[in-house]
Amino acid sequence: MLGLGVAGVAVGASLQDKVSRALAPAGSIGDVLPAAGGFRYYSVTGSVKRHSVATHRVTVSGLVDKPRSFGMADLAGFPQTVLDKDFQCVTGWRVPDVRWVGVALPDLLDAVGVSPQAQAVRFTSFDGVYTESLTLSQARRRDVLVATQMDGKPVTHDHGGPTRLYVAPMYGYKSLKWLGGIELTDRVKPGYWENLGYDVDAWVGRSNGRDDAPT
Ligand SMILES: Nc1nc2c(c(=O)[nH]1)N[C@H]1C(S)=C(S)[C@@H](COP(=O)(O)O)O[C@H]1N2
Ligand SMILES: [Mo]
Repeated sequence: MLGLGVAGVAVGASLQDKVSRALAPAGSIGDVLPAAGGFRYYSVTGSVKRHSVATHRVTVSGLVDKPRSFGMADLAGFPQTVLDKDFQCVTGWRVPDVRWVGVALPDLLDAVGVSPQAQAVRFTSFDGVYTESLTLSQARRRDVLVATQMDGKPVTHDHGGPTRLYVAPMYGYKSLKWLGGIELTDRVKPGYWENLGYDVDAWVGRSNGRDDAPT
């Protein structure tokens, strides 16, 4: 826990302490339950099969020079990016000063070589349902991570481990959990919530978020 911010210490020694459980999508009735300043666990599917760190892989494919899949050891071999940043759901709850560790997405993209025709990135979850997207320029930001740790521990299954996306400047729905696939595409393919009306460009404070009153 060394290096964890004051906020992290104040809410408890373990991530579990600052978690209130909920199984509800953004915009559903679950969002009006008190969050007690912590994460809620969201999944649009009822249960998700666990992936072990020994066999889990993230596949990078599509419009790339060398399609590749990366195991956890491969990811650990990249330079690790550490970000102390908030996590904010579009429905109004926010967790301040979470320590995120992982591989900056541009480093992963450089490792496979992005084709000139690629304009966007599509992310798929091994929950089999959830998807997300970024434009290529958004995906090249260094505050977009394939995250392997949250608050000093491996990303738990409930938080989308072994690997989840963390898109620091955008609302939580962009931070796809149970990340299994990264595909370079010729255009943005709107993700799960975006097909249901949420903004594709989900900049915190500038998109369709409701920072105060969850509805
Ligand atoms: N696969 C998947 N990823 C997901 C979601 C989901 O339902 N399924 N919910 C999104 C939303 S709306 C939020 S706010 C965050 C919640 O992350 P947490 O469950 O770790 O708190 O995950 C995002 N990523
Ligand atoms: Mo969310």
